[in-house]
Amino acid sequence: MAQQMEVKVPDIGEFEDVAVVEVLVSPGDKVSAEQSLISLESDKATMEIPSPGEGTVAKVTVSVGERVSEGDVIVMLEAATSEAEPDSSAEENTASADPAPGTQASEDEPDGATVEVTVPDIGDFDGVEVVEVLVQVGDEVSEEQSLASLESDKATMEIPSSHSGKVTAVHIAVGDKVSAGAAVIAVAVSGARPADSSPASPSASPAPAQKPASESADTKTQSTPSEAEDSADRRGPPVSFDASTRKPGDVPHASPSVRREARQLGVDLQEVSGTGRKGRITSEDVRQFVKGVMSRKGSGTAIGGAAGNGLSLLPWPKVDFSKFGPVETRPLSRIQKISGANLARNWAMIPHVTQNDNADITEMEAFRKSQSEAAKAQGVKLTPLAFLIKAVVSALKEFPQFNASLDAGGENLVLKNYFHVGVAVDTPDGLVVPVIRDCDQKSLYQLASEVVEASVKARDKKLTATDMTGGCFSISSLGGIGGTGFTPIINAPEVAILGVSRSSMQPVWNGSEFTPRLLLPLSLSYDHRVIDGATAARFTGYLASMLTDIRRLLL
Ligand code: CAO
Repeated sequence: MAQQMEVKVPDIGEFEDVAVVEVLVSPGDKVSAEQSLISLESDKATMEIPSPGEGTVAKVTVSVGERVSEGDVIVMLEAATSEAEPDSSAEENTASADPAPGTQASEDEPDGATVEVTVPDIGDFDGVEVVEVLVQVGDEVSEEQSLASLESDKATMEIPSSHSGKVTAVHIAVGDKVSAGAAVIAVAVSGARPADSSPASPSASPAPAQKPASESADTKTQSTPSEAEDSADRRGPPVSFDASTRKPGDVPHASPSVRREARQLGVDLQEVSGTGRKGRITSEDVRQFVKGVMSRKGSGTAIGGAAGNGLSLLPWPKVDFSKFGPVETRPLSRIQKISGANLARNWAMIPHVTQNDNADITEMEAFRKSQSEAAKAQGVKLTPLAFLIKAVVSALKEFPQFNASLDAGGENLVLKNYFHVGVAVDTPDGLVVPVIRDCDQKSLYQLASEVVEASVKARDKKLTATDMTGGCFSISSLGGIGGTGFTPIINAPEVAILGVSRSSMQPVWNGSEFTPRLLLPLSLSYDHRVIDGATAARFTGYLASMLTDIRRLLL
């Protein structure tokens, strides 16, 4: 029977209070033995905590930005096999990387002195494979800059430099197996702090790296971070990893330094192909990926059409905001997720232009108010919206290209002979757009009561998909709330949407004097592929004239 086990932060040497920079799994994820669960990053090294066995993640007890120390529980794992016994988790999971890199010389070497940087105490590990060598002879390295990545079957760790200076020798190569004390590089120290202790003898007999018989790797083929960032830059801001979109087993294989580099560049490693051994993503892979994205971005790919959206956007920046101040995380509602995806597509793929105009609704409002008691008696709340729907239908009849949609191939305009108008409704869970059907066949009262009905249904979460499909044109009214204008986003495949703001009394010049008039701001966003600016200006002018003299709506 599956039993739950605690996966704890193992002995991580002198580390205390280490930041969680990536959470690589979510509850429900199936993980295999040694699959990385979280990444930790101190100011000296980065390490991943692997799963001690196969199983299903029952709970993740840490989140990005939190700080952990040895013994803290990070994940509750439902073990799939008996191999991963609960009690053995902490021990099996041990990954230790002493933050202080070993050297055979004092930390305060005089300029020019050569020091050997050695593999620090890495706990129980022995014969750990070098998977990346990040420097080569001649490189300038700074203190704490990562020199190499080591990977055992349980953890990945980096060897930071203990000194700043020029690399005069590299003693390790990819594929080597090294243990604590093995020589990593020789550094001719520069920019040393003023010696506050007597200089120790340089190059004091470093323990040689253990060279495996099968050694074949060539350090020269390794990508070296030419940017040689200073250690602070290399650390960069830890950022969150959206594990919800990733399946277990999909965790990209990359060393901490590559992960860090990717995070700094906003690169999602999920999208990067690895060319290193066993598909490992190298620093060069990340850079090639960024280059590819940037060159595609400049190529002006066409947008739209059945062949796909043609957009190649940089991934969304991943930032750990808790670095800058206190934060709380609140998941988006289902509606927000769905409408957000639609809004983003529509905004990105439709060339929007917004035409602004004012409608003089002084007489219309006088009429509406004169009718409000009568409407109330019939159980109807008559707001300006019902008049707007009527006027919109009239304008759609006058300008049929607004009552149309581009077909999927973007080659034809489908003109509609029906008049279904969508009305944006604000609900606590987000924006929804129920559709009022056959508006051309309905009275003001009918339209007003259908809007109320639809908005009540929306706020009670009772709208069905059918209630929200089939619209020809949408109205987004913020008039009850306020504002003087905004840019509504077209509700594809419609080609236009009318934004309505709050009416206000304004002085209007009538040719001889200023008179107080109630003006209603209209903001028409239209798809410029289908509608040109002059037509849009005529549309809003027509709409305004209909609202100014509503008797014309009867014609
Ligand atoms: N100018 C001035 N007052 C206005 C107005 C306008 N343009 N439009 C409405 N009002 C008044 C109404 O007359 C009503 O006044 P009283 O309460 O004094 O009678 C008040 O504002 C509230 O109106 P309402 O919001 O209840 O009704 P509505 O018919 O105007 O709107 C609905 C209904 C469902 C569209 C609205 O409630 C709503 O959800 N609007 C938000 C839509 C939205 O979020 N759009 C943004 C999308 S981004 O593209």
